[in-house]
Amino acid sequence: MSYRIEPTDALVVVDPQNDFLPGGPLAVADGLRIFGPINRIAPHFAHVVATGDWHPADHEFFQANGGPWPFHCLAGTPGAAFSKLLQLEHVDAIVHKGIDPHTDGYSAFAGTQLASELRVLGITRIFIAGLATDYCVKMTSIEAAVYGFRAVVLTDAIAAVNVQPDDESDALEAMRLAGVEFATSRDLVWDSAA
Ligand code: VGL
Ligand code: ZN
Repeated sequence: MSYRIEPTDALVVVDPQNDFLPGGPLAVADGLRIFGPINRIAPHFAHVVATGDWHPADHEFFQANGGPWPFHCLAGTPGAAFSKLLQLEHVDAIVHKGIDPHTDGYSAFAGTQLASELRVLGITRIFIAGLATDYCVKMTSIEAAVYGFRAVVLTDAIAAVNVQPDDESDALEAMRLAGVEFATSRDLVWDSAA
């Protein structure tokens, strides 16, 4: 399958942040695999949005506050910064999420202006890459479909936490059931020079 990138498309790069990468407190084992495909395709999009987990220390989803996760992506810290492997010159907009201490912030649409910002730009289809497949990529792509966007997840540009071994495949199935499509970066940009 091949896709032609249109002016009405946006690339949403979910949480390419240091704390989710090897060495970080919530490291995604294969996290580094996302950057090659993302940097290769981003220049072809008129609109590229990067999202960032941006939590307060009193977030109830931290283990210290009775939740499931270690401290990660505390607002303004180096761990919340985008990896230097992400070529930022192609990113047009940054959306911070997970700011509210009582909601998980997995979806980039939760408590943000992302849906209206994309609509104002005339975006109808969203390609989704980033971290992590089983949380923020899953919820962002499902909510994109709920908001009425066509949502296409780029399977070579995502990676899973896999707290349980089946989490990745369960997440892909949940996305499929919600109407999310799947492609690879090679279905969008196939010339090696790009
Ligand atoms: C994420 C767990 C907690 C993610 C964020 O970016 O997928 N996962 N916060
Ligand atoms: Zn988080």
